[in-house]
Amino acid sequence: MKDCSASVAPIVKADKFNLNQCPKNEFEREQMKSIPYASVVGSLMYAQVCTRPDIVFAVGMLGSYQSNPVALKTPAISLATDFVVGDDDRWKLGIKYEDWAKGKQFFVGDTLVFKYNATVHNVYKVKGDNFKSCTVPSNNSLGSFTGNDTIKLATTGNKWYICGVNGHCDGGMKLKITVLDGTAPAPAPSAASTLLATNFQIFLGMIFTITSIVIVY
Ligand code: CU1
Repeated sequence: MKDCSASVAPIVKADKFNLNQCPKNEFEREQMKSIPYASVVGSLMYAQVCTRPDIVFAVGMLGSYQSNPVALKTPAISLATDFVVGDDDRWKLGIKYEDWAKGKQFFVGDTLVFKYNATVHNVYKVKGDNFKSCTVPSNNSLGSFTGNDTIKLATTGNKWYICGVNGHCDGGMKLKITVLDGTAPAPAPSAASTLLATNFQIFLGMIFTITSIVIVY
């Protein structure tokens, strides 16, 4: 058991749960059905009574969502995602980046990677009005154009990126995303399958953490 996680409790002070994290549609509800939520919470309640009073808070939080199990979302810091813009299509003409971004959730701490042919394209971070008008800023706010530009999403809010080569932004090389606070519930519609898969892993991780702690005693 020496390799078990040494974390004190699976929920830290800043974690918030609310109804936004519960399954919102039929598909998500179906997914949650495969998770023995009530049974797990029940087992943990048994443990909390005699041996583990320190998990009472965490179990209580989980228990209050029994009728509509919460799909847990953890702070982005622990689960930073690297997004390759355009995925396999990368950053080029003829791709609808609006469609690429649709359904994705970007959190503070995640990374955008623009992969492109640096002899033909580049990337500028711009303001919203410049995004609309496809106006290229006079300075390159992202540093050098390497063809593999990594951008850390450090703050919340809307972010806009365009290709600065003449006509390319108008030709579709423009990306707008909204960066969310990783510790708050996400208001945007979720990419149900990937999000739930991740949440399920987190959920299982939590359970294993708790049970392994319990077993130690
Ligand atoms: Cu371009």
